[in-house]
Formats: sequence, C-alpha cells, structure tokens
Amino acid sequence: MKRVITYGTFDLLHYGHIRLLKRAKELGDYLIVGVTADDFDKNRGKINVHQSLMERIEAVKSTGVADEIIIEEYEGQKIDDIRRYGIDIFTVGSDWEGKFDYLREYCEVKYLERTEGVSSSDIRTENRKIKIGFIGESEVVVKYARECEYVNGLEVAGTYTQNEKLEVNNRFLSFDDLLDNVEAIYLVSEPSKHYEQISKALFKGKHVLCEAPIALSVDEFNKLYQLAEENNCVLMDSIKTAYSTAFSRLLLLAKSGKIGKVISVDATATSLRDIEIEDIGQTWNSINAWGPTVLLPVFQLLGVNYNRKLIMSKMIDEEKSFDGFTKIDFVYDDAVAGVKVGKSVKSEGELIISGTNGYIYVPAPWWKTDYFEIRYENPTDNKRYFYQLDGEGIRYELVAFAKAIETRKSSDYIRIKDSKAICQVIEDYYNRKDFVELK
Ligand code: C2G
Repeated sequence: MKRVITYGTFDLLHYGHIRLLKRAKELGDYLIVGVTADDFDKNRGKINVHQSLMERIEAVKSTGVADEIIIEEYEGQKIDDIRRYGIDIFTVGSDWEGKFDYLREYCEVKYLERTEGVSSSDIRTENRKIKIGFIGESEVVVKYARECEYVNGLEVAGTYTQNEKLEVNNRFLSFDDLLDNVEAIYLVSEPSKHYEQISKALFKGKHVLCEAPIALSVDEFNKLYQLAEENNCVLMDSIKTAYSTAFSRLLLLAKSGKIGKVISVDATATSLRDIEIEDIGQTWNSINAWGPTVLLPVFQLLGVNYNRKLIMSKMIDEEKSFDGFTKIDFVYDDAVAGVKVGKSVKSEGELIISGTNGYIYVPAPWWKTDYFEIRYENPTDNKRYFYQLDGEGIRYELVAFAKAIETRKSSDYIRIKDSKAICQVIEDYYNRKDFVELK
C-alpha cells in the first residue's frame, strides 16, 4: 500500500485545495493530511488565517478525500511524520517547488501544479481591502502604517499629521479630507483630542482603532461606544501588548492556576525623555502614555471591581496635569496590584504576577516581550516560555481590527469593561480623586 502525505492551512477551503487533495490521493492508496496548528502558522508569518484549527480540520474531513488527518505543530515535524507513518510520497503544490527537496532523503517528493486564480487571501478579503488612514504626530503612525503591509485585508490610504518631520506616504492636508477617503482610521493623537476626533469619525461611519485611552472620562467613553453602535462601527482600544502571544499565554497560565492563587500583580513601564516645557500639552503625559498598558494585566487578571485605589503622582506641570511619574496601588477583596509609569523617572520595566505557589516573571521591556518565566521556591521546577513576536504585536492587532470590521464584532483581546476601567482611572487622575501629589 502506497502512503501519501500532504500539508496545508486549508483556510476557507476552496476548489484549489480540493483539487490538490484529490490529486494527492491519486498518487497512492492512503492519504494523510497535515493541517497546520494556529501557532505554527503564526510563527511562519501566516497571520491572516480566518478559521480555527477545528473548522479547518472539519472542512478537510468533509471532502471525504483524506484517510487520516493529523495536526502540524512544529518545524521539522514533516521528517518525524514521514518516518512515523511510513510515508512513500510527500506532496504539495508547485508554489513550494524546491522548498521540500530536503525530504527526498526520507521519501519521494512530488510538487503538484497549483490551481491558478483561486486563493484563500482573495476569498478572505472578498477581493476588497479596507482603506485605512493614520492620524497622529509621533513616529508611532509611521510604524503602524508600515506594519499594515503584513496585513492582507488593509490598504494604507495616507496620513494626516501636523508633524512636518514625519516621513509619511500620501500626506492628507486635513482630518476631514482623510476621513472622506478612508473606511477606517488609526488614531494616535494627543488624548485630549480623542473625543472630538473619534466622534467625528464615527459620525461619518468610519471604524476607529485608537491608541488607548480612548477617552479621558467614563462619560465620554460611554458616549463614544453608543455612537459606534448607532453607526454600526468598530471602536477599538489600541494596546499592542494585548496581542502579543507571550502576554496572552501568561494570562492563561496564571488563570489556570499554574502559580496557585494570584495575590499580587505588579507592572512597571517607563521611558525617560527630555520633556521641554513648551511641548507639554502636545506630548503624552506618563499616565496616558503608559497607564493603559500597565493596567491591562491588572484588570485582566484581577478584574475591574477593586475596592480601593491610591494614585500617587509627581507632577512636571501641575496646571496641565503632566505627571513625570505615577504609582497606583489597588486593593481587591483577596488581592492587590501596583503599577508604576514614568517619563521623567526610570525604573525596571518588568511584570511580576505573584501567586501562592510561585510567580510569573516577565523581564523588561515586558510590554513587547516574547519570553517569560514561571518561577517556584525550588528553582529546578522553574520553566521558561518563548514565543514569536512579529512587529511588537502591532500586526496582530491590525489583523484583529480588520477582522472586527469584517464581522462587526469587537475583538475580545481587550474587553470593553477593561477599556472602561482604564478610562475611570484616568478620569480620577484628572479629577484628583483617590490622589496624592508628591512634592
Ligand atoms: N493549493 C493549490 N492551489 C491553490 C491554492 C493552494 O494547489 N490555488 C495547494 C497548496 O500548494 C498546498 C495546499 O493547497 O499544497 C494547501 O495550501 P495552503 O492552505 O495555502 O497551505 P500552505 O501554506 O501552502 O502550507 O507546512 C505547511 C505546508 O508546507 C503548506
């Protein structure tokens, strides 16, 4: 009996895939199909896969062509599989011509002609790309626009910035002009402008991805969400850390009891900058620049219903509410949290989640990490975790935004209640509620 194996993502199964599977089967008597695991695809840069592993497996199964389906989870697995299943022929489409010649050492390798004119990418975007525009004064807009290149469903229309020094393609002369030429925007303007700009965009039916915080008060936040709903638009907080694989995995591990019961979450993020007094008002203060990021693990692990908090700030400019450093302590029924942010104070940018059995340690800069450790009393029990992180998580965030637009369903990486709780902390900071000023 001749045994054949083939691999693929098989996202949104189409005629091209089915033709390949049928021809693969005809090469022998028994066909094994390896369907790629989500992580495997993410690691090899396939970030736009629409269907889950289970959906893709079901689709392959429903063709009735495969005799057996396996999951492809790691690099190098093909050699293992060929040996394990006693494979005679390995086959894939001609788009891989030459790439798997190294397998000839283990079995016969055949490239089958790819079916022209059909691809998952085309089906995904229905031949349509979402036009996105960028608004903001910092280098961040350039970074985001660049990351869009990795996201199939998005097309950069241009940027509106008052910063002459930014090197951007296709500069729009006004905010309105930009809005009229796009379907969605990414906003990284100074937070005091968010409310007005987001309202304007939503009124015109444009989807918004906004660098957190979305608004400076809960009232404004609620109004914006209502407006988004009325206009059938997506409104999403942009906190790139939420989309990093390492970060979402460590949350899952902490929630599944790997370190016992979580008792304390401590997060620090600082970026020391020379802050010119005349720039204050244009520049993000510490709480806006870093607050949403450090608050994310606190709210995602301990929830948003804390009993008490204390905000302690060292001001650079009292009148403009510009903090050079802020520390916030939270008290929950059964746990505590502490966050530190700073633009005129430097500290170790680490995240530590302390539990009754051990702790999770994420080294600086934890907000863009691909690595963390779980540490125990007995160091031989310690475990290290490594993950791929492309583009600081920005491209995964853009994929989530594009997906949210297509499905009109907000992504669940950052829950609305977390976004709202972040706005509440920032509102309290501005209102000097639960607040102590350091002299
Ligand atoms: N295919 C095809 N014609 C198309 C599209 C795809 O013949 N129009 C083939 C591909 O060449 C591949 C299979 O269908 O053999 C599955 O395609 P994908 O889902 O795109 O998977 P791919 O990324 O090619 O994964 O380890 C993974 C494998 O190496 C291949």
